[in-house]
Amino acid sequence: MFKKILIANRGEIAMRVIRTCKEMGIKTVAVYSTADKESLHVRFADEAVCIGPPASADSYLNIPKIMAAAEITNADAIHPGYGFLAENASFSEICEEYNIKFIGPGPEMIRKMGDKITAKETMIEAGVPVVPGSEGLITDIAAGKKLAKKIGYPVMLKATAGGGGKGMRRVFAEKDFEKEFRSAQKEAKASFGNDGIYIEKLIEEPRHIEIQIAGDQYGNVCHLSERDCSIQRRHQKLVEECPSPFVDQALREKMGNSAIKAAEAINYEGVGTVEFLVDKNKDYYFMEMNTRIQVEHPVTEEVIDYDLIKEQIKIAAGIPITGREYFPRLHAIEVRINAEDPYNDFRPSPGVITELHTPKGHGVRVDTHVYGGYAIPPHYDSMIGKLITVAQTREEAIATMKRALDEFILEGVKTTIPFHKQLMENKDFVEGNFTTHFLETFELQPEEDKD
Ligand code: MV4
Repeated sequence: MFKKILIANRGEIAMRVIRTCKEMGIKTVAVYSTADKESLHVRFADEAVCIGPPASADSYLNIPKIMAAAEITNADAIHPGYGFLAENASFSEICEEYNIKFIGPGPEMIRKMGDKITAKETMIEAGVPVVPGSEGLITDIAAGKKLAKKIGYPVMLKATAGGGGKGMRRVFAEKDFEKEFRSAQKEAKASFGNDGIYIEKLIEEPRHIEIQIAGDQYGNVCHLSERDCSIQRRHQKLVEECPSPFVDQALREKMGNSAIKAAEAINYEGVGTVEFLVDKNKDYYFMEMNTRIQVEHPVTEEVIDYDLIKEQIKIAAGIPITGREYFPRLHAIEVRINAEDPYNDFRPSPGVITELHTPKGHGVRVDTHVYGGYAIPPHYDSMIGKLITVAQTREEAIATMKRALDEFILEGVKTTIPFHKQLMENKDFVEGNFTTHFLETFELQPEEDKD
């Protein structure tokens, strides 16, 4: 087992990794930018190394500085968390060269899944259902139009280097094809430096349902059921839950087996997520695979009673997984607490937290790095914590969520708490009746008068 793990991240996920390391008797090294000097991950790690100024490019994304911190502290492994370098194939490769274990998959696997068309081809070969569409990239407008017609409108144009909706365009008729194609290409080039575009049939009113998987160094793979992440706003997830109100046991087993096939096909090592789009007929299609721990991993942990960070560390250390099948016996919901103003287009709201009381009690978990008096720096993403509730049923998990949100006091900055309070009262949400388009029509009511 590792003796010392460097955590190449910040915020709640750095705290999350430190907690598990402590329980496993592994020493921790925090790295931090000057903006994060007062952060809890710096205080709770055994050692901390300042790696530069606030800008991510000069600190959390700066590979030489992170490798230097790992060398001087004698760390034998690096946990990348999510975001930053978590899916950077070169970083995984450099860790290999330094003989420091990257807690996650090797560079080839990250590269394969990072390029969407290669990922899709790999899944077709493995027998995983994918959205009907082009084989390979479209370079020629006339050929693209011909193919779109064959697939049948509406279609979706996607960037092979994509993710997060960048370079993605819906096309409803041939007359719009050329314009949308050029605009997708331009956006992909600007965002990723790669203008490769492919075409898919547009799946209308889909749900975003992902399967958590774990694979060890010996080819064993298991799945840990699904998470429903359909409640998103501009490709930012706001609420996640397990099980999905839309998934029955038959669908769970089918999707779970497909996710296992996907991971086996690439000899996947680590925990990962296979994302699917699910249509109203319960047909499902591979979308992408994430080769990292995800923000929403706690809902799976709560329903299955399984520490996914511990599993990541064990897999990286060469310990085999037990390969059991896991099914949700409980219901967990996570809401993201962001320092954003939901009444002002979710505009970031950094600043000092003047007062903080987090909810507690049965069925409540709060993962956060913030404390009363903490100054949220403006340089990073605005998520400041996650509130997770768990109960026997979805109805009870929502009831617990409502009372936990009422107990949450966080003053000094705007947060997404008022949004979540209203969401928990929404009839369609409560009935489990939602798709990825849900928030396009959700209307936030004016803030209640407290006086
Ligand atoms: C789609 C789709 C409909 N049809 N592909 C969004 C992010 C990217 N990873 C894939 N995405 C989508 N791909 C086809 N063929 C709809 C989306 C999509 C979406 C997916 C999941 C969650 C939220 C979404 C919001 C808008 C569009």
